[in-house]
Amino acid sequence: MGRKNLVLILGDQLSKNISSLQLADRKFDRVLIAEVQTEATYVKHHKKKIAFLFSAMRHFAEELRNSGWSVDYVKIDDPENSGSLLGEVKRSMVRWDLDGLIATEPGEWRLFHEMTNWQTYLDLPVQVLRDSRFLCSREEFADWADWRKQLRMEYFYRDMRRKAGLLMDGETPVGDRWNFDAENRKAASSDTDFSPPVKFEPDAETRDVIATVDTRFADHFGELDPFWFAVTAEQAGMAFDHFLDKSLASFGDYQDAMLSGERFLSHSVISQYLNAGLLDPMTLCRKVEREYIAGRVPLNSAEGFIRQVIGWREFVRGIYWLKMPDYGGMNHLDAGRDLPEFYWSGTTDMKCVREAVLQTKEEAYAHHIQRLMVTGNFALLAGVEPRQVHEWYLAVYADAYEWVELPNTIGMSQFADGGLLASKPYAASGNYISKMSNYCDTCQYDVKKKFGGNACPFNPLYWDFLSRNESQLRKNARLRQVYRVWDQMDDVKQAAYLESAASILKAL
Ligand code: FAD
Ligand code: DLZ
Ligand code: SF4
Repeated sequence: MGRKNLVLILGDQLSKNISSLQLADRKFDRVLIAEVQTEATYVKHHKKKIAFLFSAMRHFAEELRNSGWSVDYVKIDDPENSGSLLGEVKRSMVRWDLDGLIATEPGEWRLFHEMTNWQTYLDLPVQVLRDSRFLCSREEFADWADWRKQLRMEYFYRDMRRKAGLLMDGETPVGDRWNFDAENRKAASSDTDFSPPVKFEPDAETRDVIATVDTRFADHFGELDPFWFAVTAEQAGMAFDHFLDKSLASFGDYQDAMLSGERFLSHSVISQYLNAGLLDPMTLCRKVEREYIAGRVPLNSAEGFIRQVIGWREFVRGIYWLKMPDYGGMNHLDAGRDLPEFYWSGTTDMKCVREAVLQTKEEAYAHHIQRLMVTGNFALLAGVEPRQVHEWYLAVYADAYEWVELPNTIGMSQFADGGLLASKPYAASGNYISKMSNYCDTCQYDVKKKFGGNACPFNPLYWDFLSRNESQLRKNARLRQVYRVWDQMDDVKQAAYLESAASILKAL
């Protein structure tokens, strides 16, 4: 008799080509997929995120069974459920008298670190394999970073373009430029035609999961209804093809736009599928490249999408593994304020923040500029403690896993890593939001008013942020011009900004 292994598949490893399944043998080995309390509550994940993942896990288990695998599937309400992944691994090992465990490395350091002790607890061999679903391995990123003084996404991205051969003409980028971001900053208007993502009717399995989540995780943030996410690879593929057909062409132009009532604009809304393993990033990028080659979409859209996936997505993962476990505790600007309550309730007169929070509550989704320039920007300007901001982002979005969320929050959005990931803080006054959206048209605050009374809170908070953090930020070459503007203001004006900011912060 050969050895019989248990193959643990985590909730975000729902890919048929995951390395653990590649190594295993469906004749002898058993797969374990388990809904467990520890993973569902290490932060209070949005209800819709849990329902999406549990339903996708159940559908994936069924697909594996149909392709000849023996699968132990443990539901969250199984009376025998021990509540933890290790507990469920132990139960399966004993029940089937198995000889060892095979797993693909978890995406989060927390669980990866925990797993390093499993061999001791189980007293059986544990093989933890690399996750090959990324273009750049952890080791390759560490090598790339090793001899560089500064880690910048742009240079990493060029290497990934060369490596993947995407949008390349030999050694030259198609269109003779690597990056068309400068063309991707159009504002949208309310008569622009956007096509919403495909919505899937929940099947009986999904309805069952929704009912369970509704009672068991009743105190978690977020709405379950409407539930329209894809829960299988096939459906997620349909969702992506719909994006290719309807929205990719305008993806580039409106990448940075925001519009009241338009939750998705031309975004793909596929990050929850990609991060759970239902979609394969390279397959998506090849499809996007084909759309460009066929002349169906412009280069700024195709390049913009590919840059997000093989550039930003891979880059933030590289930074995460390079800098964990210390990265999560970074607080370069020494920010210590509590996260305002309206991040949960949406009860604020700031129209831009209210829309971002309320749509997050309903959809477990907000697009990048809402995350970065509205909720992220406000937390940065107000000096909210980065750890609290991070825990909020990790909990509220269906696509949130620490490997991708943490660098985006700690690095890109809160500048809490002191500029490791971003060359300057993404701090902006109301003027930016007004330029890129129509929120201000119906806001109780006046975006043109600089301070006092009903002035847009982003205006005084912006100058207060720069003044408060002057010792850290004045030396940043990219902020030289804004500090020049601050220096040229007379004392009375500076004091008015700071007083106005103080009263806003006090009211938080
Ligand atoms: P699109 O705009 O259609 O982009 C296509 C794809 O590119 C996305 O699906 C995503 O896979 C990738 N992508 C785009 N931008 C980034 C980025 N900055 N980092 C990594 N991948 C990117 N993304 C997550 O997947 N999970 C998170 O937990 C997460 N947390 C974030 C927190 C903050 C504070 C910020 C500023 C950004 C965060 N992002 C996160 C990045 C980005 O906002 C989302 O990937 C994007 O909004 C997902 O929507 P979409 O699929 O419609 O993306
Ligand atoms: C996010 C999540 C949730 C909500 N629930 C489970 C679960 O019950 N079982 C499981 O295997 N995985 C779950 N996950 C995903 C894990 O948290 C994820 O695999 C780790 O954070 C590593 O990225
Ligand atoms: Fe947001 Fe200020 Fe515009 Fe209101 S006025 S929507 S608070 S940027």
